[in-house]
Parts: sequence; C-alpha cells; structure tokens
Amino acid sequence: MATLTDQFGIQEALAKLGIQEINEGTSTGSRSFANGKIIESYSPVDGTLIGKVKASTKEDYEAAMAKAEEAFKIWRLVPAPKRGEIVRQMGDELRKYKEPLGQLVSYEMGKSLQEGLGEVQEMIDICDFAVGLSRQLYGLTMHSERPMHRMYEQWHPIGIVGIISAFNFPVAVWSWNSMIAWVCGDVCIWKPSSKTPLCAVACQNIIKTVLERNNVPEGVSCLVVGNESGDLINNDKRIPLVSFTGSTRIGRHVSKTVAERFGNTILELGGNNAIIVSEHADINMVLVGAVFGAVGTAGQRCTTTRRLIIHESVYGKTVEVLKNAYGQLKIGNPLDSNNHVGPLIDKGSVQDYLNAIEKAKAEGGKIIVEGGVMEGEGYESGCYVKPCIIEAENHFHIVQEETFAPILYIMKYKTIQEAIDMQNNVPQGLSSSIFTNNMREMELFLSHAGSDCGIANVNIGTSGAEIGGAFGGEKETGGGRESGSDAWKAYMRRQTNTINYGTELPLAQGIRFDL
Ligand code: UN1
Repeated sequence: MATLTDQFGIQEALAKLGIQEINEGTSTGSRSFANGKIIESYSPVDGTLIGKVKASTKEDYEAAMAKAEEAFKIWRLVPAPKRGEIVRQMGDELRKYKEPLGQLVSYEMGKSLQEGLGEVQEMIDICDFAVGLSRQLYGLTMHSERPMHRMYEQWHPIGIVGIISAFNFPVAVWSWNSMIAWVCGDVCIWKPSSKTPLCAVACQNIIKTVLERNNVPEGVSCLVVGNESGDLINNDKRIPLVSFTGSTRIGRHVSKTVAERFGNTILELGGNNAIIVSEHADINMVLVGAVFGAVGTAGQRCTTTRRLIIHESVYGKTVEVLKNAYGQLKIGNPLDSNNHVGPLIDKGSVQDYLNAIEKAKAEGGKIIVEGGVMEGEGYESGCYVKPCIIEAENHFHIVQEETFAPILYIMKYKTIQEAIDMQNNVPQGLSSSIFTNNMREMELFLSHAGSDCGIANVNIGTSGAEIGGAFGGEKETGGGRESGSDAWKAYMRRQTNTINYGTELPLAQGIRFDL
C-alpha cells in the first residue's frame, strides 16, 4: 500500500501541507482546542489510513466560539477592501499549494487528480471574485417621500457564519462560503465532513500563515471536527447564518433546527439532474456532457447527471454511442491520469449503489450497461464500482431519489413539453440541461415554462458550474444560493437608513399628528 501512495507522491504532499500523523482537529487560525475522540481518515483509493484527527468536544466548541466572537469584534472594523486584500493573499497561497492540495483531495475523497486540481482552482477563482467584491458591496439609495430627508440602505456584516460541508467537495464549498463571508466582514466556524477531515486541516494550515502575517485574529477561521459539532452549530443563537451542504434528509433537520431559533440557512441539498437529448442535438457533444456528468467524481456531485431524457427518434443511436463510451471507461486509482472513474467514498456508498440497482430492477428497469463492484488488484479498498446505465421510467421510486453513485437512468420522450415535464417531475431542483440546436426548444427550456431548476444549461452538461454564477437550486435542493452573483447578500444584514436634515418632522404617508 505504501508503495502505491508513494508512487503518486502522497507522502510528500502530506508533508507540504503540514499534515502529521495525528492532527488536532479543532483550531482557530493557529490555535488548537481538540480533546475529543480520534477520527481516522482512510483513503477510498487504496484503503490506507492516511491520518487521524481529534474530534472537538463541547468545551472545544465553546472555546472556538469564544475566539470567533472576539475576532468578529475586530474583523468587522477592518475596511472591506482591506479584508479583500487578505483574501487576495489567501488566493496566492492556494496557488502555491494547488498541486499538493489537489493530490490530497484526490486521495482522501477519491475523485480524479484532474478534478482535485479543478476543485482547488475553484477556490482560487472564488478568492479572485471575493477580492473584487470587497469593493462592490453596494447598497441602493432611494428618494424619500418627505422633504429634506435622505434614504439609503447599507449592508453590515452578519456575524459568525457556520459552514457544514460535505465529503464530495471537501475544500471548494468551504471556500465559496468563507472567502465571501470574510470580505463581508463575518467570521467562520467550519465543520467539515468526518469522511474528509484532513483536507480541512490542510486548508486551515494554508491560510494560517496569511492570518498570522497580517495580524488577523485567529478566530476569523475556526475549525471544529466531528459530528457532535454539527448540532452545536445548528442550535447556537450566536450563529445567525448556517450554510449546509449535504443530503436532503439532514438538510431538513438543519433547516428546522435553525429556523426554530430564527437563524438563516443556505441549503445546498440533493440534486436529480437531467439532460434532455433533443432530436436536434449534436450527438458528439451529448457524449462528453452526459458521460462526464454521469461518471465524473464517480457520480458523487450534487450536479451529477442522473437522468437522460432522450427523444424517441435518436434514442437507439444515443444508447449505442453511450454503450460504446461506457465500454471504454477505465476504472481505477484516481491519481493515475489514465483512469476515468475512481472509487466511491466508502463501503456504505457501495451498498447504496447496489441497493439502488436492485430497486430499479424490481420496479421494471432494464439494464443497458451492467454495474457491479470491482474486485482484484488495485481495487482492495472495495470502493470501486462500474458505472451503469438503466432504462427506467421517471416515476419509479428509485429514479425520484438521489443515489450518490454512477447510475444513469435513461428514458424516452415524444414532445419537448413532455421532456420538460419529466425533467421537472422530481422532488429536487438543482441542475438541468438540454442539448439542442433548435432555438425554439432552447428558449422554451430556459423560459418560466421550462426548467424549474436553479441551474439550466444549453449544450453543456449538468455539472461543472463556474463560481461566477449563484450556485444552488429549488424544491428539495433547499433554495440556497452561494458563490458568485449577488449570493453575498445572504452573508450580510441589510439596514435601511433615513436621515432628516430639515427642521420639521413630517410623518410618512402624510399622517398628521399635531401637538
Ligand atoms: C457539489 O457537488 O456539491 O457544478 C458542488 C459543479 C461544481 C460544484 C458541485 N462546480 O459540479
């Protein structure tokens, strides 16, 4: 095993990132507060124990929160463009560590090295975006209905932002939230997935030097590890905003818990994303979009393509092209650039994948490309599965669910309206796409009568969104938006100010109150 990891330079990457055998899991900037039980991180790539972190106890959490509260009082007074300058330096630091961090993401999470590097690139991109944003936190001015009055709105920092992130994007999702939150003047407390704690420790190590160099209080960036911290964040009245990425099931719990105390949430939950393949589609483009969408990250993106809705006239041809492409997929170590598909995160996910295939068959699904668990040399971790294709109907229970694995359901349609209805007819509403060269179909798909998702693409797959847009979706996806566009507004509180510079006190709405 050690040879395998050494062959891909993992030991060196870990050393560069300052990951020792045991890392103290809870830390604020440079300080550690971890006293809890040990969490072990095993690689799904080869089953090796990569490292251990200590979980945070309730006391550790309290200590971190005390640091966060203290830091907020200082950080909110730093002018926004100066906060942007700190984030700019973080982007520079991430550029330096792109290679080892990308390797660790690939090794601890299991996605391909290319995708691991792409994830770090998303972090760098959001830093650049946040730097510009730090000079553009604009509020509106309004004309008052009263004479000699001025009315405007300001955006103030909201406070402590809780970030609860998932294993599948172990570093990027944190950065979309934290980099934006920081330029907004907030401080962050991050609970990463317990499946990928080392990636979080590495991020903390990378930004630590920037915080220290600039005398920024360490509590600006707090890290708490272990599942216990999740509900501490959800229930904590000192945290006005919780950004949660994960399953719809846990998202429902987070949503209720935070709403109960009138906190705000940004929820990024499950997707059930479809591509409509029109009779007017360019089939070569469909091939790349659909196959990357369905098997990239081994089907573990919330934007993964889970359904292909294909026009009946091109159904046979599309299936043939897909079968051929799936036949050429190389499954294996994701650090080896010859492979297309890496492992699932753990054996629990492998079981979910197998169960989903059985359920689809029981409901009448027809196997087009057979699935199964890979065995033998190179697959010792037991987490490698074959991407499969199942002909199914949209109403099947299993098709209506999100299974975090490379299972692609395919189905036929006759009219474009029928295709749009099928695409929308699932509980989730994250990403969607149509492949067509017909402008009427394209515009209908993008219109208010078209896709009901937060993301709707034309001649592009469902995954791989850029950071410049607002990311998120409707219905059971949770309704949150993070990353680009004006998603920053969720990280600030709006204040409407009216100033009377006259000598009279006229009331609004013309109300008379004579004394
Ligand atoms: C996720 O799977 O949680 O659009 C995020 C994409 C990536 C982000 C996915 N930029 O596929």
